[in-house]
Amino acid sequence: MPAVVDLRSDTVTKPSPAMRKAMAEAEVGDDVYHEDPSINRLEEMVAALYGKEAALYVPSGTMANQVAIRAQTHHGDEIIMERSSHPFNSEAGALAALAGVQVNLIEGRRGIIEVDQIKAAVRTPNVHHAPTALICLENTHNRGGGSIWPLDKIRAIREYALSVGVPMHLDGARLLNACVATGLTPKDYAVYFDSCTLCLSKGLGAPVGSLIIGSKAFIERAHRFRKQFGGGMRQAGILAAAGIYALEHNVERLAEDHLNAKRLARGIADIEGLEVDVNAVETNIVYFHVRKAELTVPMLLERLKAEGVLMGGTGPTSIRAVTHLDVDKEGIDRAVEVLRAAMK
Ligand code: TLP
Repeated sequence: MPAVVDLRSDTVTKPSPAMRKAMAEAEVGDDVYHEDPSINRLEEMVAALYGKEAALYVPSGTMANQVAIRAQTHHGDEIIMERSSHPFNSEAGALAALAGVQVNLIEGRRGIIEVDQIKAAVRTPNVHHAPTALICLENTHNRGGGSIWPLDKIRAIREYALSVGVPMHLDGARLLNACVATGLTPKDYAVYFDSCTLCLSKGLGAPVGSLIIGSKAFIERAHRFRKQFGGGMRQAGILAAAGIYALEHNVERLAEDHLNAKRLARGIADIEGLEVDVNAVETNIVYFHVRKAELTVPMLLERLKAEGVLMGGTGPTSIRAVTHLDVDKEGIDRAVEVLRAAMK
């Protein structure tokens, strides 16, 4: 049987031998005392990449979002985000449990919302209202289909947010996918946000780790919440070394993942009973629909699994496939053939 083609997520990537070598050779220290040279280097690299003063290494993208949101809000505040955003949908209720905020959800188109929707959602001063404390955007937008935020829309939201004194947070788990696809830099996006994140353990291929990026004062506050949330790590430089390796070797190649996602979508478009919007595939995420009455998503996923192809069910008719550095063009072609056979 050929190797499994695992398209459930770009989180499934495994560290390569070269990345493991970098990890084995990493210099380490106690990071709670700021004494881990590898973590310090990674934080400096990512702060510079985003054009901000400072960055903070945390174990996961979830912790990055939650610590950043906690550090910018007070319990009982309200934050604004798009309905299918990751912090609201896939972080196990942490906005309520840890950040202690309520969420004002806005319906987006492929995860993208308009400045007028934000204007309608920001609370006016009133004793009955939870004050609007933060606007959160996600780029690329996961449930939006890996969609890329147009810079002019971000700029319009920022201009308005500044006029009403509301800070902005960017879930930039896959920001580098957006950068590789558009040719823009992380700085070009980050300039419009007070806090940002970046995940190393998705398309970049590191086993663990995310960063929170922002001003020095904000990162100092975030540092305390990282400790409070149980995210203070010790000799974690062996993990940070994987992140440094990923940033040095695995960024430009994200373009291959984007080509493979398009290739997959084109293949799917050609299969009877499946529906996909090929033009909507902008980065490494493909959502498609099963349009065959007698075939449910779990049934189809089981058929694929039996042939060594893994994808994720995301709704009654929808399936997500995510391309990454452990799946090549041949793997994509095999996934398409297995799908075609499974639909017969
Ligand atoms: N996304 C995962 C799942 O949680 C859905 C995936 O497989 O795509 N922000 C965004 C935009 C994300 O897509 C994710 C992970 C996170 C944050 C959280 O990262 P982790 O899994 O490291 O906590």
